[in-house]
Amino acid sequence: MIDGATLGARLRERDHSAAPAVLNLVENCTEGARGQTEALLAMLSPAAIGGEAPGHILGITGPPGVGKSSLLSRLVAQWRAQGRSVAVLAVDPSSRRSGGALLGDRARIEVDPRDQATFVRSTAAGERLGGLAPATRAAASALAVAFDVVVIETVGAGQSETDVADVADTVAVIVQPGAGDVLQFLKAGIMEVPDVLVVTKADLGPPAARALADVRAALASLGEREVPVLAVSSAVPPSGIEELLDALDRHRARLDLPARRRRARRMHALADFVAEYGERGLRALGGRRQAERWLVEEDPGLDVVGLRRALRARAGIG
Ligand SMILES: Nc1nc2c(ncn2[C@@H]2O[C@H](COP(=O)(O)OP(=O)(O)O)[C@@H](O)[C@H]2O)c(=O)[nH]1
Ligand SMILES: [Mg+2]
Repeated sequence: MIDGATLGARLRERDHSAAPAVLNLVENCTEGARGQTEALLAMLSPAAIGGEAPGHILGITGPPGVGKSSLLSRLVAQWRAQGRSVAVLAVDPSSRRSGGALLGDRARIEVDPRDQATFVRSTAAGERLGGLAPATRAAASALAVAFDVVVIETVGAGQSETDVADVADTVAVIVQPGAGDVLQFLKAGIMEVPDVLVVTKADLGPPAARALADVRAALASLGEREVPVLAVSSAVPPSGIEELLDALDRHRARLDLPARRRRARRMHALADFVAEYGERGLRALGGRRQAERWLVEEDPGLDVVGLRRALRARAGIG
């Protein structure tokens, strides 16, 4: 069994080579591994490290095929050129039995395999298309102690963005030219307004320019004039990549990070609780809404492990 405390100590020393073992641990569902994951998270809690984990946790989300992975290859190269270490957690729906064939031509995130400061892990989404596994939340918060940038790439449009917004400091929604459905979700309020909106495949020319104008109009109609909307191309030559990096950094600089991270810890604890005790557990808490409200009111600045314990006590479990 991997020792969670030892792994936590390695991440605190910014030992990037600990990343694969961290993923193996948090994805391991055995009882023993769960205990070691708690030990790992306890080692990395704000109280233990004297503040919030320094890494920028980014959510990159959008429908299949819009160019998220291609864009990430460009972003990772740029971050590395700036000397920033990067971990990417890609939640990949293509391993779903029915999904693969429909999604057509998919790019992989390209990185230098010899570069220790870059870590990429794909996780099968399984049945939770767009949703986040508890393991991804744990991995993101742990890796943010050791890596400058931690990216969670998820697929979806609509409800699933809410999930990634619970984890990430900054959420960028990616659309491609002609992506009318995403605009409809946005206007109908099904999709939460992201922190940054990106139109890919700018090299296609007029359709991309139209998409950019449509997205800006949709946001303006919602009264959202502060959300940056950018066009990028991941083709050769790429364009808009540095501007996107700046927009992401600017969002992070303006953010109330401790507040966002406290919310992430509450949602993480609740997701873990639901994964373990299911709908029955939720009912014991009076439902999801009630549980969320209670966590907000109670929030005594507990870490994830403490919050999880508090939820169990409230539900009358263990
Ligand atoms: N023309 C053009 N094609 C792109 C661009 N970015 C991605 N693609 C293509 O779009 C397809 C899907 O890209 P991928 O990165 O796998 O999308 P993802 O499913 O969102 O991760 C691939 O065939 C890419 O080569 C771009 O900027 N311009
Ligand atoms: Mg992809």
